[in-house]
Amino acid sequence: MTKFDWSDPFFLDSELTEEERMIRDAAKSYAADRLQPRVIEAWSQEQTDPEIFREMGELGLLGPTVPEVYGGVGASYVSYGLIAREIERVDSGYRSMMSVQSSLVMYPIYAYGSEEQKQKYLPGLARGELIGCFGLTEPDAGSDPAGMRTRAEKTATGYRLSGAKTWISNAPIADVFIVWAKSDAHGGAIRGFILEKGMAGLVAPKIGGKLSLRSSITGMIQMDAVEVGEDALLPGVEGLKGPFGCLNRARYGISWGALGAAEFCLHAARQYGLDRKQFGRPLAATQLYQKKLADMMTEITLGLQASLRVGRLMDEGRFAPEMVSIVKRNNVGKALDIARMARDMHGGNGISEEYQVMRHLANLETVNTYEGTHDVHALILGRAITGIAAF
Ligand code: TGC
Ligand code: FAD
Repeated sequence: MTKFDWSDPFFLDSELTEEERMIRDAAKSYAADRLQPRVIEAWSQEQTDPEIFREMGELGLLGPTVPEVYGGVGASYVSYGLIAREIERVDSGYRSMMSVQSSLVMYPIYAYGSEEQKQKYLPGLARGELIGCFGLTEPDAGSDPAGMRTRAEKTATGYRLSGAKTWISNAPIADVFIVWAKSDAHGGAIRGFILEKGMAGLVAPKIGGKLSLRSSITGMIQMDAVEVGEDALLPGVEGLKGPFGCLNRARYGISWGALGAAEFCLHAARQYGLDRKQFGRPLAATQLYQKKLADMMTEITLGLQASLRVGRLMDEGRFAPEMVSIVKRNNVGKALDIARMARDMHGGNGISEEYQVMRHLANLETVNTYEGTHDVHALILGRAITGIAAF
């Protein structure tokens, strides 16, 4: 009979290729050796170390699916998911930094950019020498990005952008800004533009006081008549399918990442229950404690298989956005429940930074909201099931 492994119940490891295992192991060692030692302090001080981008870049963890000719490693989407899982095992904020750079900045330049834009930006972004951000959300347009107000007006030599984006990961430290705006010259259609730090009229102030995702810097993008050339326009896409095409990739990565955070919480709760004695026996010897561990392990195992399946379909070019909504919504929702359970299972210690489960719980509140809230993904699925948009 095959021996059961509670930490990999369905032998996911054996479903990976040799290359995927190597990439996963590189991300795992980096996260454990370089990110874990700094995360508690970084989160408590609400500080982001830009050096992390260069470290990730050196290991090929940024834009891994982009072909080598542009600085990526031409890896599979399953590899990308495995990286997200290992980084988010340490902190959702570090995964956020990585996934914005990979899926929301490098992907649109790769998929929609001109050859000049690809050559100009992708190698530096892949090395982490350039930091990117993605501006879609606005103060009055979050779940409904079609309601954006940012405008691009045609000028003699290019475009003039005016408007404000908010809640933008990486923005205050970004060199490259992917900004989505309604373009007068294209009949008011949404178009993507590449802006650069230092342009006149462009500022990106930090949003302070976050009680979630504190290791990942977040800011606004304020554009006051920013003049760009014709070469700033992403030529290859028009309409909301531009930003949504990027979000499909990022949301998929999040579905793996959130389960990395959940796995941390399961492992921590298990060890705590084995070590901590009350009523003369380990907490882990009680039925209620074991039921919680069983629920956690079950949801993680099912969620990982679902993300693996979506990743394989993505690699085969056979995925639909609704598949991504299923795994983003369900895996993040389950991870949030698991982190909350793990917090509870640690008793009073569960609220301390030292035990880390509360930090994961707080982070996952953001993960549940960004890239399409839990309920917006329910509505995307509801529309697919009924044919009726209920947004
Ligand atoms: P809708 O009418 O549904 O679609 C408009 C056009 O877009 C196309 N489309 C997609 N294309 C590719 N992939 C998808 N997932 C797509 N979804 C829609 C669609 O075919 C259509 O194309 P066309 O050619 O016919 O024009 O648009 P809607 O306005 O009704 O949208 C509804 C809704 C709710 C689905 C959408 O607005 C939505 O997803 N809202 C959520 C917004 C969101 O996710 N924002 C994320 C901001 S970025 C972020 O949070 C980054 S955090 C990263 C980090 O730090 O890790
Ligand atoms: P709202 O859209 O106002 O939603 C508020 C509530 O109403 C939610 O519960 C929602 O589910 C619900 N709701 C909305 N519409 C409906 C409806 N039709 N029916 C029922 N319920 C509804 N954005 C970027 O562009 N780039 C980034 O890099 C980025 N990074 C982020 C980092 C952080 C830390 C955070 C917190 C957010 C980030 N975001 C980013 C923004 C994020 O994508 C939005 O917060 C998210 O899309 C939700 O928009 P909103 O905050 O305006 O909430």
